[in-house]
Amino acid sequence: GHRSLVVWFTGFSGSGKSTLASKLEEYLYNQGCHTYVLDGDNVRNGLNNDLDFSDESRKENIRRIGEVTKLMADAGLVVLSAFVSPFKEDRERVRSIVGDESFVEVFVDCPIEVCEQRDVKGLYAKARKGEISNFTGISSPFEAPEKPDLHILSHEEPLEWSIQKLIAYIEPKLKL
Ligand code: GGZ
Repeated sequence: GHRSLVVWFTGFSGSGKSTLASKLEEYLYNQGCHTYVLDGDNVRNGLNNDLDFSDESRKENIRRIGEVTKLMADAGLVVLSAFVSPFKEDRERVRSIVGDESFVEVFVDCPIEVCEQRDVKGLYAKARKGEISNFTGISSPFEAPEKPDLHILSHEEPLEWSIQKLIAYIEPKLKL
């Protein structure tokens, strides 16, 4: 068995949050852990499909995700949550809902220029053209964590290195 844990990834769209979360999940799965990845794809299309990207909606988005994350952690899972989560106050609220001892904040720190250049989904181009409003880093703020539990420089480090850092940090908390 293992303890439950919440690994919370925050960062710009295209910074690599979901990639890290699924790589970490693969590792944990192979170690016999019970895991679940929550991200925009499975939450914003379902539970939160009534929410847009206004500040108020993002706040509510993160609040609900925080509660769901907490329920899943109570069920004994290692929950990997990957959301832009741009507001410090909202992330801190999740930390207090979940409990400090089982919450790991991971700042996936990739310069906005790099995210925009990659533009995997073409969203930055649309945001520049004004076809998407309130786009994080372009027309909506991002409050970077000042003291994240883990700081991943996803544009500089090889993915494998970032994963090793994550594993080293969380394994003692899981008591694997
Ligand atoms: C930021 C947006 C926006 C706007 C659509 N701003 O790279 P993606 O596509 O797959 O991840 C982004 C995702 C962000 O949703 P979150 O629920 O993580 O955001 S928050 O925590 O701020 O509530 C991006 C896409 O949705 N997307 N419009 N305007 N990202």
